[in-house]
Amino acid sequence: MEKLLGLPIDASVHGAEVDQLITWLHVLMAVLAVGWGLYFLFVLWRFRAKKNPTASYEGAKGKFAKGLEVGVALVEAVLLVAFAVPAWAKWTQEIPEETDAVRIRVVAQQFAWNIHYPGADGVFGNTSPALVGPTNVIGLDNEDPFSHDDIVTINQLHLPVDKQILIGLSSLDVIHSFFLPQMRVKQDAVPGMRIPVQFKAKMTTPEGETWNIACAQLCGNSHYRMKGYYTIHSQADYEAWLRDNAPEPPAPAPPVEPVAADEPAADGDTAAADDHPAA
Ligand SMILES: [Cu+2]
Repeated sequence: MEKLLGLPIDASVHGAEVDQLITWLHVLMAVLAVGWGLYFLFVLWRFRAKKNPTASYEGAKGKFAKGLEVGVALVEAVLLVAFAVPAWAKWTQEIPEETDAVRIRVVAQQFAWNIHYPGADGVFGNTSPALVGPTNVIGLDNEDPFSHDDIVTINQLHLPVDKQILIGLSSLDVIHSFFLPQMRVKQDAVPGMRIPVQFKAKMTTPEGETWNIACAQLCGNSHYRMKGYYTIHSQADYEAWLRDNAPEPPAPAPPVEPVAADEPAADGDTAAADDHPAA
C-alpha cells in the first residue's frame, strides 16, 4: 500500500505507525471519493429534469443518508482518537533523556539549515542572539571553551543508525518546517522556541542515494531552494565523520622568553595567537 501511495522508504523506527495512519486515511478518503462520486452520478440521473418537471421542496427523508453521515464521522473519530492522538502524544510528550540521546541543534534560516554538533566534549558551546552575524549564524560564543570543539555545518546533517536522536530545532527568522521524509519527521521551526524532535533511524542511507532535508513551510521567495542533505551512517562511519570534521584544537601558547624590562622586544616576537578558531 505504501508503494501505491508513492511514500518514500521508511527508514525510522516510528515510521510504521505514521504510515499506518497515512494508509487508513487514504483508504477512508478513497471510499468517500468513490462513494460520493457514484452518488453524484446517481442523483444526476435520478433527478433529471425530464423525469422531475417540478422540484420537491421536502428533501431526502430516508434514514440511510443520516446513518451514513454518522458512520463517516465515527470512522474519522476512531482514526483521530485511536491512531493520531496516541502517536502524536508519544512523539511530543515522551522526550528521551538528553544523556541517552545523540544531541544536535538545527537552526533554520532563510534559506538554509545550520547544524550544530556539541563536539567531543558533548557540551554545546554557548550561543547568543547578540553574536549572530553573517559569518556566525548560530551566534556561537568563541570565548566559551565548550565551543572550541563544536562542529557547525550548513545543509549537511550526519547521524548514526540505531541511536536515539534528539534535535533541538529553532529558527533565526521566520517559521520553517524541518522535514526528513525517510525518517517520517516533520516539525515546524519557530523563532524564539527550541522544539525537541526525536527519532531513531533503523537503516543507513543506501550507497549512491541522497536524502534531502526539505523545508515544508512556504518561508519566503527562495523557499524552493531551502534544501539540505542528511546521511545515516553506521556508528563507526559517524564517529569517523565527527573526527574528520572536528575543528583544529587551539595551538598551545609558545613558551614565553623572559624579557628584561629595559630591553625592547624584537620585531615579530609579539605576534598574538588567536586561540579560538573561527566558527
Ligand atoms: Cu524554510
